Amino acid sequence: MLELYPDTVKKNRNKHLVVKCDAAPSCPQIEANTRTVPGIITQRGCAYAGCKGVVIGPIKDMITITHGPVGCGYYSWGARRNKARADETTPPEKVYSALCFTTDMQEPDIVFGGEKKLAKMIDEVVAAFHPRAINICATCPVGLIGDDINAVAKAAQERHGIQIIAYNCEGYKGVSQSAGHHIANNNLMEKVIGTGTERKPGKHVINILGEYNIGGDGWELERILGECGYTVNSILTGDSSYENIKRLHLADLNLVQCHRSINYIAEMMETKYGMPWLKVNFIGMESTTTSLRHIARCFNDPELTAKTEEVIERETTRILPALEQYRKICTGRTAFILQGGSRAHHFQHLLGDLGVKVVVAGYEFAHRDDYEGRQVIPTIKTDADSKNIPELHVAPDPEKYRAAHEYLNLTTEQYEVLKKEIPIRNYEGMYPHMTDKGLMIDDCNHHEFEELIATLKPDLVFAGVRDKYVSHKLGIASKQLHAYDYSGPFAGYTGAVIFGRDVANALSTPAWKMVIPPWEKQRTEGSETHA
Ligand code: CFM
Repeated sequence: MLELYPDTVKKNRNKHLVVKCDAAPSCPQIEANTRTVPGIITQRGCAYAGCKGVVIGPIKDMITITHGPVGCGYYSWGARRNKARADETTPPEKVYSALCFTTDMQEPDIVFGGEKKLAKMIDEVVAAFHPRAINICATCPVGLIGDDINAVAKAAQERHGIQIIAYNCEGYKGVSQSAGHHIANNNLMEKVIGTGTERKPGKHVINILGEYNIGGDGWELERILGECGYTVNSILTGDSSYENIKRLHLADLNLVQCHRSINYIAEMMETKYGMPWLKVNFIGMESTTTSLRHIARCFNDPELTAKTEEVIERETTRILPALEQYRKICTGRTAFILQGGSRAHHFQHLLGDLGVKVVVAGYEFAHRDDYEGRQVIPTIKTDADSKNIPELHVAPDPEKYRAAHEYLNLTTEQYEVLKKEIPIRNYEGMYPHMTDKGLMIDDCNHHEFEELIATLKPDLVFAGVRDKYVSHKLGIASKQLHAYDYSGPFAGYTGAVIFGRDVANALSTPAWKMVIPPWEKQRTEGSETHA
């Protein structure tokens, strides 16, 4: 796979590969979150995509304006399928997440500056929609020409009396969309979280961080957690509202689903408010059950534990017969997962439920801790690219800070025991869950992808929309796990069945045997073939 590269590239790419070895207890160091070699066709996106597309965009009742040429707004519009609907805090006319707002910068704006156009657009948006709050996301040219979006936001905020937040998330701000997650986390933490005053009613109030309601995943989690007896205060940011994010601190526990995109807020909230966080994974039947038991353990409430077990029992009994049928079709098959920064790990659990072995798993933009575990964080070297994003210095809030064990109504001793037994403030990364001899690959590129397919011939590929069609042309079933194509939810118990059905369908269709790649066709039919 590396043969074709010049020596320097070969050396570079070699550091991004780790083969799992069950006999070796810990994960060898992998290089991650560093620049892609210029000229290589990476699967990565930009900082703007991470900020606007991933973290900020799904907030349903804030209008998010893309300040930039029309393409940035257009291509980050709608494709991620982060669903949202009206609810008791948000009437239908205040749900904007399906709309696209952009200043559509033109050449004169690039030459003479786009600040006036942005200010005018904010005025128009306020007059037409009366939103509760506005986000402004910067794209590359904004930083290049020096438009001061922070000043425009500040002036407009004074003019209109609503919160207007500017995000300096120019696409080039980092080596991937990961930088955008961090920028979005910082802004939400600094300006929105903690400003709410009213706690939602309920005995155990929780937040789900790093869940974006793709294909309705978040709704399935809300259903399950609600039935166990929790009040879900806010999901960050799938189907979330501005009001609920403001009161994020008025809960008892933060659950962290996608560690990569949101661990900053989980950590900062712990420092500022003392609120504990727990790593969960709701992708897969077994892992959903494990996560539910972990959450219940945090609260040490017999009634909650009993209710949780009841839900687990009922749900698994409900889905097992269907899952068994799909397992018959899927068992023994192999798969690749090449995803952003958390699903290549999470979906291994769900595929495991179906008997599918993941032989190659890769992240586009994860950091070393997502592969190796959080214990390596102190050893990660900061480079010029990571220094590009300002670190927020958060201190304990003198009025709102409480010790972590108080949030859970535990004694300090009970909390210490809990921390040892379940992943409180901890994430062990993907490595421990890889199958023996499986390949972990960081920032996999097009060439490597094709080589790996030719060599390992997997039955299934889970990747992005571009790689999906490459796989199809190679005659391999493929689903994209970013927006779930047109399917979902894939989370929780109901999601496990839907995913099982989709995968079993993909494996049973005779289509892949009928596909003759164009080059093969040419070979069999000779040079006479046209088109
Ligand atoms: Fe987290 Fe995500 Fe992902 Fe991500 Fe993404 Fe995504 Fe993803 Mo696409 S927040 S890191 S930046 S789980 S959009 S919902 S599917 S690459 S693996």
